[in-house]
Amino acid sequence: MEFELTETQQLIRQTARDFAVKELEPGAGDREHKGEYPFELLRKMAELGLMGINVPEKWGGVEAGVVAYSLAMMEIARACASTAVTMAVSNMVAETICKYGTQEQISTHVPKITSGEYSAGAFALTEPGCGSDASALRTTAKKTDGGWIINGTKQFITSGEHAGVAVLWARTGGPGAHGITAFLVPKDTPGLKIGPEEKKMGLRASNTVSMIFEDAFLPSDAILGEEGKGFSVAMTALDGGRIGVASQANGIGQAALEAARSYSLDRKTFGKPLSEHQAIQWMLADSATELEAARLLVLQAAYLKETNKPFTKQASMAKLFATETANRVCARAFQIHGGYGYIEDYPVERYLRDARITTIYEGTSEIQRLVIARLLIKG
Ligand code: COS
Repeated sequence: MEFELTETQQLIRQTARDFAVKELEPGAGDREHKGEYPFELLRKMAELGLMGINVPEKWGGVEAGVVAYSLAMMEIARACASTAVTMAVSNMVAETICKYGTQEQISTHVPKITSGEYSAGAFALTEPGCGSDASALRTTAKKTDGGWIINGTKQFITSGEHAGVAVLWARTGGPGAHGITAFLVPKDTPGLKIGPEEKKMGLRASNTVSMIFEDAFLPSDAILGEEGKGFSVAMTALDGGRIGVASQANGIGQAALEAARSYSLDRKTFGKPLSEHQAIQWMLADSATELEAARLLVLQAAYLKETNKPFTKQASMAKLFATETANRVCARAFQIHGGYGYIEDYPVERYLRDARITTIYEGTSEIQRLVIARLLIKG
């Protein structure tokens, strides 16, 4: 068993860390409070290779693998979780197009995601009436001359307004998982309207909108993968996406622990720094231990994916544990800050708000438990 990182993994992590510390972190709180989408920073991240870490070089990626991706995601999320979620979805979309797309589809879209020509990619699965029960989706794709007519609404779509391309799931057949097909939808497709930006509790420097399809036309070659096989495309993409969100959550948790540690050294109560009170020490120790355990689970899932082994269960375990851990760690960091945690001058209120969604998107904690239990029982 090998715990050392390769040179490439160290390089990617250092690149992400340097960028995060110098460029992302300084304005992260301000951007989040104002709800400013960071176009320019995202373009710079693409230039550094961060939008296609596990994408082949010939499509503009850096082909550094899933462990490197996970490490980079932790570094970016530690500085700015809003930017991290945009990066996570863009990487997931680029990988999904590489895995299921035709050469034409890959060459049309993937280099534009990895180069930053597209500000992001989007993943349009969730609908107003279905989130966890993804195979109940109701958006329809009806065959017409030379293509498909799409009708329906997608909800809570990260980067939906700014993405150059979205992967869309729509019903082409009967009910259930086998009636679903995946499509590629370029920005500005006629018949596609973008809803108003959601006013979110956290991650406000990321873009979340609905995508409304009203008789939108997609050509026949917009299908991603095979007709009727779209649900498996979504599930496979989400398995990988869950490693991304688990890494993001771990990064947020690390930021919260650092903030708590630093505050506990400065702030004095009862004649000594907080860090010398056992009640605080135990909170810090629990947070550090849980974050380390989460990190190992996440990197294990990343390693399994990277080495082409089954990783669905480990990705769900990593997502479940890392996101629940991040919430506990942020809550402790907040508690350690006392009243100062509650005001915007300190970053812990942002960490707490940003961490909250990680147990929900890309599959709730309850869905992760369902996936884990099903695979466990199946044996
Ligand atoms: N990889 C590949 N294929 C998968 C898969 C996976 N991880 N999981 C399921 N599938 C396939 C199954 O093999 C099955 O195909 P066959 O009938 O050909 O064997 C098909 O998909 C349907 O699977 P299943 O019966 O398990 O589907 P369910 O409707 O029970 O849904 C859950 C399964 C709940 C796991 C799924 O709907 C899910 O992940 N929901 C959460 C969605 C989510 O994360 N949304 C967030 C969106 S992004 S913010």
